[in-house]
Amino acid sequence: MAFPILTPQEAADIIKNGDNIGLSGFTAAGTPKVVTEALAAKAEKEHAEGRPFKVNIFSGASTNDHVDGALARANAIGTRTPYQSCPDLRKRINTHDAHYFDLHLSELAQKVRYGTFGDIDVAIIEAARVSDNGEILLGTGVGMSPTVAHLAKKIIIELNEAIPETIEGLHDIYMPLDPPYRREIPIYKPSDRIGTTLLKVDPAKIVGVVRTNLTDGVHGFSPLDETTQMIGNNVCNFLIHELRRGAIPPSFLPLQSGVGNVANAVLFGLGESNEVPAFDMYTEVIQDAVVDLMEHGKCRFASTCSLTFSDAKMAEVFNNIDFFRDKILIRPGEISNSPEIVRRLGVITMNTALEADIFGNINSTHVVGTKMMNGIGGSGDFTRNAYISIFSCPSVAKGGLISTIVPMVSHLDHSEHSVDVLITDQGVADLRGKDPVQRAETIIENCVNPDYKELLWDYLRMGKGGQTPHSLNAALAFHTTFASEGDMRKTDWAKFA
Ligand code: 0RQ
Repeated sequence: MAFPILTPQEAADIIKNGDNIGLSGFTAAGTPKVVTEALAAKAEKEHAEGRPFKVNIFSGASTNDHVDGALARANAIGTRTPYQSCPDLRKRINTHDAHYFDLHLSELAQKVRYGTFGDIDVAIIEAARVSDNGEILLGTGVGMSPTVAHLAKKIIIELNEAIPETIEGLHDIYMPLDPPYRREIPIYKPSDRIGTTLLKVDPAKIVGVVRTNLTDGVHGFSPLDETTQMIGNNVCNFLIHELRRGAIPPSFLPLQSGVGNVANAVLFGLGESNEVPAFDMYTEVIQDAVVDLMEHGKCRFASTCSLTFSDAKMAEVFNNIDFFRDKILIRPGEISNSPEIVRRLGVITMNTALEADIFGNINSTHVVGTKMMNGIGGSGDFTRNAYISIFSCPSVAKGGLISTIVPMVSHLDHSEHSVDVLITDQGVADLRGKDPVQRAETIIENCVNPDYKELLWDYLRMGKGGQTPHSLNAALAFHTTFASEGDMRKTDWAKFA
């Protein structure tokens, strides 16, 4: 090999305090695993010797504990974007030890190319293979790899022996032109291939190769609980109803689903339904359920940014790779999440809310209005451009102390203008074609937990008129009551009149 073989420590020594680091991958899939651990150790040593050491991390989406976990514990992250889901980093973000800006995933690569955030000093790219001419076979997630590898002054390769080279052919690497006079991204159906299978970089920029054999380490799913199952059934029944009444074409439409147990339950339900025909996915993440759907012929094709499979499921796919080769394309996040393509293909989008208000606004990111949970991720890329945008969540959190449906969201990620349907374990609120009061009535009747129904009917009656009849003194009373009493059910409207 033309490139020096480095230890993780030697690679970490290439990285300087204040550097902008671009990473391959999307979720834990395809994300580097060893250099950032060594970088965290280096930061701790620097801090112990009284010197500052922080780097800025630009990734496709969330990462893994080797990146966000290790660097956050070492307090070595200056700025972080666009998404994370790591408890240790969450703490750093909420104390402003790490500066986090929460961006639509599709937007980051182009903004980096526009020069918005300065140079990319070092890219760390996980690879199944790297050739002397700079051709890279990427791992199981692409994210921002093409952009950061293209822009970085230096590239460190993590050559991962756990990824079989038979994965070749699954990637579709494409970087759009930038404005002005940008042309369309030529995807007209989910399976259209537009790019290359390998990422080509300038080999002169590859400063070294670090060998690894760590798997992505994605955990499997907990068995479906009753609430998740009910949400999943409600989503499926809604889609079947739309199909029956002709509001979804008989051939069905591509699906996007977020991450987590609800998404898994929905896909499981669709797989069980005899009425839903075999469908395609145009999405950012595919999880274990999609593998089963493909094996049963229910999911024909998935365009994605990552294979976020548990290690066991990944092994199953690797062992049967020829079956999956023409059923999956792994693309950069700005393509998998492209608003242009989501709108063109008519994608049905399914994402999760932390809370929703009775008028259909969605908070996906902030716990009780102030504390960052994860980030908006790709939910906005898809929701705003969907054929039908669906949000789901359990009707209560923390054993009923919190109603996820509130008078006014304590933070806004997706506005009423973009949200078509809200679904909880209680039922379905189809908000399309309804004015704010009609939306509120539908949501309270169908989605709110019985413990909170009367409180929310009373709130709606308290409204002081207007198109959206809020009572501004009381709009955040659920949240302030939770802060003072620890239970939203104790909200007393008389105190807020
Ligand atoms: O806390 O774990 O301490 O009990 O929030 O809630 O119900 O387990 O839901 O894991 O699916 O996460 C919105 C965060 C949901 C996620 C969010 C508490 C609850 C629990 C988690 P505990 P659940 P999930 C694809 C698209 C934004 C990005 C996105 C997310 C914890 O889905 O990050 O959609 N979405 N991306 O108890 C206070 C409330 C609460 C609450 C729940 N109203 N107030 N706490 N919780 N509701 C992904 C990518 O873009 C890659």
